[in-house]
Amino acid sequence: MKIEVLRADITKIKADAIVNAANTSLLGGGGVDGAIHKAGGKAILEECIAIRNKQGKCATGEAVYTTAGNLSAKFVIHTVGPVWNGDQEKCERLLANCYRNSLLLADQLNVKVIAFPNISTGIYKFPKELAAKIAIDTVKHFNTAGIEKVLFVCFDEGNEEIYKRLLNV
Ligand code: AR6
Repeated sequence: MKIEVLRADITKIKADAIVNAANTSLLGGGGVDGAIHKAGGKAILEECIAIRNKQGKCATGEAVYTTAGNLSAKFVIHTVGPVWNGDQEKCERLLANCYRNSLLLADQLNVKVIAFPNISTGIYKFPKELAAKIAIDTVKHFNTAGIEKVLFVCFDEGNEEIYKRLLNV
């Protein structure tokens, strides 16, 4: 699996699937979640509502998928990151689950290129360096059937610097 880092708005990225840092309601919010729903259009929210009606809320660390609506991707994989609350062990485990469960879904969907935002490092206040280490470690240890490329899409300079340093690129 190839790993790349770039600084961009994830809604503009060409990939088979882009990952959304959602919340347990799956009904949208601010940050990257707001940007994806705004750019992708109402088809995404409609599918999120259908998932809610079927399974209820999405637990932290879990992932579900919908259409990508007007975006160029085929799918949006919605995962719910942990809110940083100082319980480091639990937060680390839940954040790793987000990456792993998103990759598992992507494999099932025959995704070749998947783009991740820096889950939990915005409104949910997860320390950026620790989050990046977990993201990279989880991706590197994932045994994929068909994913060829993982894009870490950083929105802020701080995250871009951290990912580039940790990945030596
Ligand atoms: N493209 C790529 N990355 C982005 C974009 C974008 N367009 N916009 C923000 N980011 P956040 P969280 C980065 O706050 O911390 C929502 O309200 C941002 O710089 O979007 O997981 C949800 O509904 C940061 O590095 O998500 C939840 O309630 C990263 O995306 C809550 O926020 C994550 O920041 C989730 O909080």
